[in-house]
Amino acid sequence: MTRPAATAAETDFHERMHAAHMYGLWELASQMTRHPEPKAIPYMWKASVLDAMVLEAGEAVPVGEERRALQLFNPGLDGRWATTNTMIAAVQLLLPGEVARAHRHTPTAIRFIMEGKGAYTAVDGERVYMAPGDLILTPSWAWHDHGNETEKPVVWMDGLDVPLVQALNAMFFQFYTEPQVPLSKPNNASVRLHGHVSLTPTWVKERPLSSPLLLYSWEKTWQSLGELRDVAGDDYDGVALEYTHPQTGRALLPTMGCWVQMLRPGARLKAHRHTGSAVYYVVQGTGETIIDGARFAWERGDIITLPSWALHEHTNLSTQDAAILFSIQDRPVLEALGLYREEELTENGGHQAVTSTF
Ligand code: GTQ
Ligand code: FE2
Repeated sequence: MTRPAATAAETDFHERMHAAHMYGLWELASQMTRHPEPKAIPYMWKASVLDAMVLEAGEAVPVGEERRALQLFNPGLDGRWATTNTMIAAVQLLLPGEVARAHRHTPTAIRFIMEGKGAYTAVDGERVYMAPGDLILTPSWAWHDHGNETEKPVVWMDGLDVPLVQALNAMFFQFYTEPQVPLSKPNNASVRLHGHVSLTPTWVKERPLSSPLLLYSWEKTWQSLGELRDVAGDDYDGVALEYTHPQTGRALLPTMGCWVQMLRPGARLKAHRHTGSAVYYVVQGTGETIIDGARFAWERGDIITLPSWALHEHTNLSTQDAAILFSIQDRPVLEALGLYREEELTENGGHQAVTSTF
């Protein structure tokens, strides 16, 4: 239905209404979309590019006031500091002998260790030591600094809810007065206290929103995945495990969930879509993910961003080895607000037609 051409009186009315900072709902109807239409696009940062840039950053940029972290900007988001609409992922390098200055901020952070063993993040006076595949948490407003006293570089992926915190106008940041926060707890203390499967210390009365366990070691993750080697898991996500808050069993952070998922050799999973965005890091293996008809062929070290409501399906291209994906997701936010929805692709046996290759 086309509207009749606006009369001079109508045009005049609209101009005066806009000048008074008002718009008619009839002018905005196209924004009530039938389903989410994210500006963020599916995109992949190849390990080869990441590795080269990180290496160069180590030569070109010192660790000064700020961390040496390459922030992955989603090409659809107009130069905003965002990998998805709610989260930023980054790759950070800390060279032997370096310390990244202590600070805190309201955005919550996770680190997934890509390379190097024996460096640490100190969180509120406790050093949490890193090994490849470990997941380390920095809850909102916790003081943190990073140190590398080893002989080798350490590289990790950061995940933070920066765009979400910005959208909520809740950003606070402070540097600590000294380069590092004095140690007040034993190294890896949170693991000794909270790192027991299904056993929670009863004398700890505090139930923080963020998991009090700061380190989820690859050793334990790997063991769990190994024990599930022969399980099919979910049609869409395979053997997907969510890292949980040890006291509540729920998502480990209020604004971000972390998953590790194993695609068994030869697994071809089905397509679905859901509200909420994700960033995947390929821990091991080779495979492909088809996102809204585009094929993303991935290998170890690649990072892929998935916007809300994009159809996606994962395939492990190896018939010999498992593939493992780590991801950060904003699902806890959508669930808390009653906005989480998911939908399977029913046509074509649950598989998308591939229309392009990334
Ligand atoms: O290492 O504390 O990628 O504060 C972005 C902000 C890393 C960090 C980032 C940060 C950090
Ligand atoms: Fe930080």
